[in-house]
Amino acid sequence: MRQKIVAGNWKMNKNLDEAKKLIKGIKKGVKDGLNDNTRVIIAPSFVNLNTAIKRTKKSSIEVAAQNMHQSKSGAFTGEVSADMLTDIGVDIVILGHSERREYFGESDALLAEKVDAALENNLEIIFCFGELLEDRKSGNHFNVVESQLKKGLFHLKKEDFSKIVLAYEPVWAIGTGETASPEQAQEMHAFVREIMTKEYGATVANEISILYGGSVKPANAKEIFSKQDVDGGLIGGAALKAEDFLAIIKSI
Ligand code: G2H
Repeated sequence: MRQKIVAGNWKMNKNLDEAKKLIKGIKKGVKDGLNDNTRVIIAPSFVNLNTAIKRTKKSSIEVAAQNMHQSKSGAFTGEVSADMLTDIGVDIVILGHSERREYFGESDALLAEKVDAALENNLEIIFCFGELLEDRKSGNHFNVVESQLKKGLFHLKKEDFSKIVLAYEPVWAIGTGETASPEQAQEMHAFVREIMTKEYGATVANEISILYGGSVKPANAKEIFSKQDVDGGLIGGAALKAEDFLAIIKSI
């Protein structure tokens, strides 16, 4: 059975004190346990990862990094390696977020390198992809998504996909308040499962979790999550308030 996942991508938000408070609030809400097969992940900034790891130790909350560098070590000022993450107990990394692609010029080829480096270090990957508004308007969204998956992931072996979670994030719906309709999300998720089936077979395609991301909030989460091929969400803005994040978790 596929895992259901709600992951909070905090982006560049929350100082140490705020991070502690948010973790406390989420912990309180999930302390009675989650449904079997549901995972809750939070992704604070690098500087708050250590604290997050320590403060979630006795809970079911998992901690992810928002990014990492593809090299093992070296003269890469300001960067963080996969090994540095695993060393402090981080097991998951988000790669390919559209903000990384857009503002930091991360290409599909670079992301393929990051994917390899993460897997070499036994990190689980939440791999993000999604089309721009102009791609959707021109009807090119399926091609764009297929190309991002091919270039970023399709060099991998079948077995590697047990360490990959996919996250469809249409760029036009990120932080804009505009959400893809549940039908648009379902349509793309079903398409992704179809191309995964063609490339890696039905078992891999059926077992991989595909999250939706882009302005998910308590008011729309239930409907989006009710779709057959939507296995949860990658939540930005609404993950910054414990009560909203908890309401989204309860919608799954
Ligand atoms: C998409 C999402 C989380 P938001 O980037 O990754 O952010 O929910 O604020 O649109």
